[in-house]
Amino acid sequence: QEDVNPTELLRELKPDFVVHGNDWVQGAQSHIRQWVIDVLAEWGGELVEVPYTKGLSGLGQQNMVRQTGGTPEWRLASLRRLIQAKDMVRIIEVHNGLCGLIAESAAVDLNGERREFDGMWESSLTDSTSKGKPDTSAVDVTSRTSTIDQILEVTHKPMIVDADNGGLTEHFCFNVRTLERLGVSAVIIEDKVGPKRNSLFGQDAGQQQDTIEEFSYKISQGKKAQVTPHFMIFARVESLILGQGQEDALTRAIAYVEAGADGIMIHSKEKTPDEILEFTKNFRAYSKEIPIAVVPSTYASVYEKELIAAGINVVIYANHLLRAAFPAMKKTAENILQNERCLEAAENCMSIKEILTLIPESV
Ligand code: SPV
Ligand code: MG
Repeated sequence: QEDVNPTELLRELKPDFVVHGNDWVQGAQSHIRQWVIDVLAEWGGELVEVPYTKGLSGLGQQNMVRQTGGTPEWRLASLRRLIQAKDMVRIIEVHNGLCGLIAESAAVDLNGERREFDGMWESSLTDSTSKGKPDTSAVDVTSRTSTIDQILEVTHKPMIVDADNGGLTEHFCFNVRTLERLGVSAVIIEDKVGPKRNSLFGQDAGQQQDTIEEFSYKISQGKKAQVTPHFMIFARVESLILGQGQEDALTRAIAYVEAGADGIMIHSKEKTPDEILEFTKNFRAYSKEIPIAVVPSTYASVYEKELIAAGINVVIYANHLLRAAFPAMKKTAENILQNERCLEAAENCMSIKEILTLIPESV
């Protein structure tokens, strides 16, 4: 099946039965279910729905990959599958191998449902910060690629890479191929030009948006450069960050999709999700399928279920592992200075035994 809409394929095959998990009765896939019901009615085919096993996709996938060993291609393709299968895909920031392991294994069991992260965000902000550099593209592509590879080496979940504005179109095309070769599932590029500044600075940092034509060209060339059918390019629309309004955001998002973008990331630095939800409503009138990704760093009070209800497909917790690690490290360093010994600091640290055995010595 090449298309998310199975209607044509079903008309060709005219099956007596279609079998599907009942997780699509509500949520993001319910309109696909309706298409199937409508087309089966043309020849009296029957839809059989079996109870869906909650929590299977994350854990089952991980165990399976651990046993068989995952290939870069398998990992690359898994994000697209997860986006199609789940109400929403939950992604967390990573900036080195260790936090890759945390992203991989963090899980909670709540009322019999296992909850975990579906994948990783290799953030420009936290990759740069963890190297003591500003988020201004000062950490070059070679260094970013090396960090990405280190994380991929010790993990199995899909990764989305934050590639700032993608750089020069010619370079972006090379970088798409590099990311695919490593097994990265998606890249997100933002429609800005000029010296790179973090979006959360907003207009104060004198950030400038690219023209629709230039950015669309970059997307279309990136899509032509990719080798596998599964790699995704998300276009990140910065109109709301730069005060350009909803109409501009929607016009751009549509233009980028028409240039070949597989998904849209809409960003905001407001304290509430209102403008993100308004954009999503407008964009969903244009397309029900194109995935939308959001980064609720400033509107952090929003619940995942609110994003799902709005039709958002990917939530990215973009900087939290680094922001959590920094105060803990600073406090420990100050504690040693205050006490002129390390006994008191050790109270808040892992034991030596734990740190020595944290990483297994064999695969
Ligand atoms: C990042 O994590 O680097 C991002 C998201 O691009 S933001 O910092 O909000 O711009
Ligand atoms: Mg970034």
